[in-house]
Amino acid sequence: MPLIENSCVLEEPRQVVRKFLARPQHEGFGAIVRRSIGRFELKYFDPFLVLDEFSVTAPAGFPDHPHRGFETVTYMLQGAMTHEDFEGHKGTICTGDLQWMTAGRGIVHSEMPAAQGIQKGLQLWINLSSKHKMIEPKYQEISSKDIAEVSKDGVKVRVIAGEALGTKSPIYTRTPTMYLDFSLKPGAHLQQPIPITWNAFVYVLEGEGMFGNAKSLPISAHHLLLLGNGDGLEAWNKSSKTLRFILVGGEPLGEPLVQWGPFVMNTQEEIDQTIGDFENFVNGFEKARYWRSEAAVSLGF
Ligand code: FJE
Ligand code: FE
Repeated sequence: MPLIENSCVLEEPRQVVRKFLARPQHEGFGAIVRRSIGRFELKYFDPFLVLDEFSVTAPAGFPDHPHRGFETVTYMLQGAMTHEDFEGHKGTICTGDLQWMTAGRGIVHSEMPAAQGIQKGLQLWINLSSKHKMIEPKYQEISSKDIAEVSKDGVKVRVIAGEALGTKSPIYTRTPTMYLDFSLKPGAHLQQPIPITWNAFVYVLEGEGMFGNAKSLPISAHHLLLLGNGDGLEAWNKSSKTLRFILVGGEPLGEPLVQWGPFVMNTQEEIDQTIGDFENFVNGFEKARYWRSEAAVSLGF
């Protein structure tokens, strides 16, 4: 067998099986999101519930709202967002920073712009398995400078979750997940392994590139690509500008799903229970009774 130095060879590269253009829509309080996963043609891509590319200018934002039964992963692309929750956890994430929030049994929080101008980012909702839906809420926050960045042969990757080019992320994923932010220079070619049993997708942020097949049509920003079966992703940048995209993969849970807005459980009974818990301030929602975010108070909500 020939020795192929430092390069990974995929036996069965994944092909693009579905493609969606995410168009802008209103969400929250005056915010705009390009929703790809979670829209009605694609309610669920197990274990992923929502992928929003958000764009928010003050006073718009996402004031006080609850979550239960899943995780939200917020990755800033431009500007800054401040989050505050009903436990007193508060912070600001800026360009390149990441917040991995496990809502578990319940979080009530606000997510609002922290700077002038347009704040942009990605928010991914990852489902939790039935045995983890009611765990204690948990945050993992990483500032941009602490996200591992590796470059090789015109490919740069920021390792948000999982592993790439021999570098591992410190993020703990309760639902096994990989989340990689790739930038390919003109002429660059990428091969990235993905566990064969996982669901995986690409979301293009800037530039254009070929995915799965070097002879396919180039795909541009705001497109979601669902990948078929195989052991990894191949991508090419044959343009004259940088190609930037995220590659996300996760182990499917294979469980029944009942969703009511920001509550995601396995059965209708559990959803009814959750709505009751939220309305009666019990089972994890105790602190929601008197709490208002500073952002909501200052906006007069
Ligand atoms: C929302 C429930 C929510 N996309 N992208 C219901 F959780 C939200 C919500 C968000 C959100 C927040 C950020 Cl920072 C980024 C997002 C939905 O907060 F808007 C509704 N209607
Ligand atoms: Fe939220």
